[in-house]
Amino acid sequence: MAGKVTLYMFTGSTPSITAQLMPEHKQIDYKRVHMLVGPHAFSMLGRGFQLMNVPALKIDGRRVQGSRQISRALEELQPQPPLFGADEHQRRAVAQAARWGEEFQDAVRRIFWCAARRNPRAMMTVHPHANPLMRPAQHVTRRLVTRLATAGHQASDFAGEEDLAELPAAQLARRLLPEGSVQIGAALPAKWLAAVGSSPSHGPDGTRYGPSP
Ligand SMILES: N[C@@H](CCC(=O)N[C@@H](CS)C(=O)NCC(=O)O)C(=O)O
Repeated sequence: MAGKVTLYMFTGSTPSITAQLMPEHKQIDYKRVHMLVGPHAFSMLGRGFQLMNVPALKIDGRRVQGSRQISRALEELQPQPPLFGADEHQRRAVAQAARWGEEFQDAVRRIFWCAARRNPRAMMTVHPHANPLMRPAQHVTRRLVTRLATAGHQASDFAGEEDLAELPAAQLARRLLPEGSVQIGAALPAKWLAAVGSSPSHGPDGTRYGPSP
């Protein structure tokens, strides 16, 4: 029987979605706490976590941060059904894929912040707070958060354009998380999109993003 599990996350964080799929796969009861992007830094440190990052997990008071660390903690807590596969070969393959995914997250993040700089609404589409009453606060902080995140993730235009050109996994993401797909395409320069055979598009709420020079 699993202990008391709480997952700290924010909407639009891909590692948070990954961490959320883990207790669900294991059918572990857990509580989700949605953070506000920006002030989350103070909330996380105030809750006794070493880092500001989400996803973070508390299991009976034990604090774990990072999607890979969370996967290991949940595996210890409740080994069945396994997250890493049934035999050594599968476990190695899953661990390798998780390491690849961790590097890949950074590329996705950089592309996103390039889009958010051009169209602040992209941020509200990807990171809307789960509680609608908190969203006006996000409107106030979104430009500052975008600047800080751009610096923190070194999400320059140079890096974003290069990342987009190397992005291999859009189809897989759409298959795994059809309801989680968001469109930020048109907030990116048309030249970057043309290079990967994509075009500007509309957000889930019908908003047309961009165009951006
Ligand atoms: N590799 C880590 C990435 C964690 C991470 O960078 N999380 C982002 C959200 S996607 C975050 O918390 N950013 C805000 C911050 O760094 O303060 C994982 O898989 O958990």
